[in-house]
Amino acid sequence: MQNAWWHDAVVYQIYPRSFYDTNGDGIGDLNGIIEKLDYLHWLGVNVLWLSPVYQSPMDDNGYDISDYCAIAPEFGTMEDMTRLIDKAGALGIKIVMDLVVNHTSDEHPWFQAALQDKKSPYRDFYIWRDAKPDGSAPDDQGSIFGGSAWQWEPNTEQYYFHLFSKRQPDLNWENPAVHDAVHKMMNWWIDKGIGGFRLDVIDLIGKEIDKGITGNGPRLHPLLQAMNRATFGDKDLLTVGETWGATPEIAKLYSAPERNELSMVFQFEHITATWKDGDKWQPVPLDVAALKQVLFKWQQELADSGWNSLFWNNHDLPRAVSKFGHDGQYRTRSAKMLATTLHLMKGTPYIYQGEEIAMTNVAFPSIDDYQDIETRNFYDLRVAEGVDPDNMMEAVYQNSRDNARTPMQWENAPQAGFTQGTPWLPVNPNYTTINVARATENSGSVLYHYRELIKLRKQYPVIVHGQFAPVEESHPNVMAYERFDDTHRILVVSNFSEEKQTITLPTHWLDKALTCLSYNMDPVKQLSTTYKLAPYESFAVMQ
Ligand code: TEU
Ligand code: CA
Repeated sequence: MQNAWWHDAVVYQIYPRSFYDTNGDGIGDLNGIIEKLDYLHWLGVNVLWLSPVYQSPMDDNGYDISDYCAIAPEFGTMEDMTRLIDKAGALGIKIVMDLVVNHTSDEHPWFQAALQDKKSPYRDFYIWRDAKPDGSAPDDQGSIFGGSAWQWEPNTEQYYFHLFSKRQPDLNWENPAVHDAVHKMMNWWIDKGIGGFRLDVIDLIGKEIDKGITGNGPRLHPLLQAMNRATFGDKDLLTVGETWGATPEIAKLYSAPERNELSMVFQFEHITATWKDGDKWQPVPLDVAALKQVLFKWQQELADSGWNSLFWNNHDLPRAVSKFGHDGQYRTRSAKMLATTLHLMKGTPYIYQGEEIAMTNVAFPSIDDYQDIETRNFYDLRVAEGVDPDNMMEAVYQNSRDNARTPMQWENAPQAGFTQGTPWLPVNPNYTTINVARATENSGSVLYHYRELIKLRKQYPVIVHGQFAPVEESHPNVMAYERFDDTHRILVVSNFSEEKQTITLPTHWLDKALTCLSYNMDPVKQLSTTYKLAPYESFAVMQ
């Protein structure tokens, strides 16, 4: 496979609102990111994906955009954005923007024009349908944030379609004028020198509403190919699609280079494996065998065509160590184990802010302490349907998006050093012990572990391009695999349980002097037929 710069990149996702506040209004800002560039450079990441910072009424924390070419005042100005791109660039760090084009805000001028006048050229930028004869919605399609996907608009007497909140009307991608407007906006950002795009819920833009098709519609891939041609195709950018509905087959359609669509996609099979019947509000305990089956399948299926993105968490998901590791006595050890497991796989790793210090989920006392629109909507809906409020709070503690959104924990100081004011969402009380300052002082911290893994990836091409093979695949609690090319062979072994485990190793690993690349207990220098792992122990060795 021809090498692209994003093959050996390590991406760090910033949720700007919760990263670092420089003016005391309790909201993280672009200047805050600029101030922390040295930290990110020290960590070794070379791409920053920013969750949306555009002008927005913030109904969904910026995933509802009212002006794609302006910065929300709470985050700063376009001059700040330019400075961020330049200063990051000087450190060899590229900025990837979040591209939210399945929908806009209801305050976007396009939607405002559409609302005023059925004859406006912008009317057809959105999806409008007449009511049924009895006045009810055109169909029973539901919104991902709960309730109907149709909202009655009394002024022009039609319903409009919204897959997220009613303040996030869906754009009509059957209208070529929408393509042109979006492509123009994308080129405007490309000209500013950004490093790429993360394409929000991109698998929804090929929807065919009247046929009940939303995800993976027949027009999706032609639309992406047209977007690629009109915008980033010849620009060598990183493009990553958010695709909840992707199987490996589908992921190859997006990311096989000869198809000229995207660099890679985020798949979510390892996430939904922890949900009962695809419902995040019915979390089930981690099934290590199922998790392994999913991750290994993706490694194997995208081995020769397409490219994986590797992630444990993001701004919509619980904290990695709380979901896949152990956030009590084994927090440090299991966080290192998760990092090693993921970063030595084939693909581009993504680190979500705070993951590098093993920040954990939070449990606020009341639903009123939660800000996230999805959490609040579903709490009300499910409780109204008869779910016991205590049970629903348990689900919120497990899977609410606010778990990921509590402010970044910088130091053991008021508000975790995130702000001089009152943070928009309370800090996790465990900041007194879990914070960047403390992790920086200790070379045995999770933070240093991430830094080492990032260095390894730069040092050994086998980590980026080597082949993948499972080891003792049937083991119910240990995830073990090999990576190899013509010069190196790496073995990664991780115990995903709080019990001791034993693994049987392939003979070609036995009785050899080995280089220990990564470990969270004692370094491993030599192996015999079986290896006994402590709870959450993991290591990587190379021959
Ligand atoms: O997320 C898409 C999405 O479907 C999520 O809302 C997801 O279903 C849910 O959180 C899973 O638990 C993207 C963004 O990442 C998210 O922050 C936005 O709210 C959403 O799109 C709408 O733009
Ligand atoms: Ca601020």
